[in-house]
Amino acid sequence: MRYSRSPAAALALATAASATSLSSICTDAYAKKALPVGAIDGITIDSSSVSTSIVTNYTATSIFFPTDTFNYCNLTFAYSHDGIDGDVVHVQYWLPEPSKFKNRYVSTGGGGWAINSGSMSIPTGLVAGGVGGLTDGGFGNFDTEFSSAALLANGTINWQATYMFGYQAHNELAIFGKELTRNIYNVASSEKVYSYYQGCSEGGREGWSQVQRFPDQFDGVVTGAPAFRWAQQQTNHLSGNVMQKTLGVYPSNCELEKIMNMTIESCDPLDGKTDGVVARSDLCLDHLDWDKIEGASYSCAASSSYGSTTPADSGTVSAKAIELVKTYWKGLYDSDGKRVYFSYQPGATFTDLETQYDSETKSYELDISGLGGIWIAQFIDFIKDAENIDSLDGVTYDTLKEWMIYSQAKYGDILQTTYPDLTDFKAAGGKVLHVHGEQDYSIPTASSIRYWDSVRSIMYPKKGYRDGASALDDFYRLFLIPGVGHCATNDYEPNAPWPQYTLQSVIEWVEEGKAPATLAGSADIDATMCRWPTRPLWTDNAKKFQCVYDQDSVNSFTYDLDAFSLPVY
Ligand SMILES: *[C@@H]1O[C@H](CO)[C@@H](O)[C@H](O)[C@H]1NC(C)=O
Ligand SMILES: *[C@@H]1O[C@H](CO)[C@@H](O)[C@H](O)[C@H]1NC(C)=O
Ligand SMILES: *[C@@H]1O[C@H](CO)[C@@H](O)[C@H](O)[C@H]1NC(C)=O
Ligand SMILES: *[C@@H]1O[C@H](CO)[C@@H](O)[C@H](O)[C@H]1NC(C)=O
Ligand SMILES: [Ca+2]
Repeated sequence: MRYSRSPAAALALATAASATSLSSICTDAYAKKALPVGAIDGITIDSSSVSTSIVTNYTATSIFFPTDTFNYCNLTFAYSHDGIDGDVVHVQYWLPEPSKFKNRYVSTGGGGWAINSGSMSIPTGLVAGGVGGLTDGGFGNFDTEFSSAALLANGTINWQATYMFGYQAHNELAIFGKELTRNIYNVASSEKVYSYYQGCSEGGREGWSQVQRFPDQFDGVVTGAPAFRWAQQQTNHLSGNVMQKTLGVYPSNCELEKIMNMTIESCDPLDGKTDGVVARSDLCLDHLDWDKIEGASYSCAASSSYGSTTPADSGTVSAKAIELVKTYWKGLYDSDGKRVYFSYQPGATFTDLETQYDSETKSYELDISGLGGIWIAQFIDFIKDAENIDSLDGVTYDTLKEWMIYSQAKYGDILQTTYPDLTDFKAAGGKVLHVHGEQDYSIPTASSIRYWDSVRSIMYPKKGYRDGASALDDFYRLFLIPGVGHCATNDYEPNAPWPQYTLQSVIEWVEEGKAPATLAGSADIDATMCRWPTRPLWTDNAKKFQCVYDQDSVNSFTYDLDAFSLPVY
């Protein structure tokens, strides 16, 4: 399966375009006539805001889609919600040449606190022969993130912006995008415009926000490592820091990297093939030889990043650092010994444990995770005038649990995004392709498995695990990507496969009924990405690759969050 076309072939096709050309659809006057006026009640489109520009010979390169070169029209316009003073939302659509258009529309999502990923994501629509879309959520302009629009004043939540971020902006983007696409290309009402979504991390959450609420919004959705179960997910970024404070240990990043390297080295062969990839992180914990890791010597050269300088560092791995890592991997427990949340898989980088070097004391110290800290400081436990929390004094494991419970109570309907009943989406014929790196350091791999399992048990309560899984297979498939970090390839496991054709796979599933069994990687990599609940295993001296069912592996990814009295989907 190859989707890339040579630039020369692309240009030849472009000049062969007959009835309409890019220049004929890419004018302000043409676009104004195609605006989706009236598609959503209570919204006024500002037709004077329309802007169109032709971009030629644009090469889009990304790990999320195959490289392609094309000409397109950049169409943007603004709209406002009636009755809200000063409200302006900008949307951007990239239109392919009419000769390339294949009746498709693709919304794209953001990452971190951003609701879009700009030109890193939107070209995926063009690559697929469709219109790509993105929104600014009404936060200012295409580069403004939600976090800078979330407060009207210190302590006062901007609820409109929060709902827009949660799910509303994407609903509007897609409704407008589909209607605009139809109008621009004169698609007859008897003909279908297929609609798709692609996003990773926060963008993955945004995809699920639509699937769960608007069953016929998209025909196919690709959601990577979604930042859903928001209350737990955001707060849990602080768990590592509270563990450091509780144990009183702040290892240098070099010492942590050494532990990670030894983990990768020792767990790599457990999947049956020594290739530098930990494809079976579930087998890792029981296998590690801590006596060998303790006392191992490490050394790193001086480095500078983000304006701070870290001196050359060397030493031997300490028992305290090992205690911290074991606690981190075990995950968060409350003071009654009940499980609050789970952690990342062994082999992943220790991002939430990163420390900073203090050149005065010449020692490493606490570096509070921004993703967790901003959430708490701005949305939960307001800290006047502070963007991030500046101290974790007095914060215990129980405080983290309480913050999660309060986060869910206050924002659950907007941001939690784990509603588990997808009956209506299934009935509408929708398909979801869900992927998650097994060495993700920012969103635990087990988080995606937990949601998949919630959908399984809510929709098929009478079927057993495996029968429920095969019922889900009709419309929802989850793939774990061995060795891969957070929505990106992993420098520490460079031989890991990477699913570059996910949108193409979901399009085949929707339009041709070809459901993906395993996932194709980028051109030069074997497909070794198994569909959950099966797991990768090499046998026959690493010659034969299989996806096997392994109950112990399934169990190791399944957690009882008994610290909460309500179900946590
Ligand atoms: C398009 O870009 C390629 C590579 O950047 C270049 O070689 C080629 O000359 C360009 N073609 C046109 C028509 O600008
Ligand atoms: C598309 O148009 C908008 C609005 O004019 C502009 O902000 C943006 O930079 C343009 N993007 C590209 C890639 O041309
Ligand atoms: C960890 O392994 C990487 C190669 O994957 C290497 O560049 C790095 O120096 C190692 N770190 C330590 C602390 O040994
Ligand atoms: C919160 O207070 C700080 C310091 O006074 C100020 O810089 C910031 O703009 C305030 N934030 C908002 C949303 O008003
Ligand atoms: Ca391996």
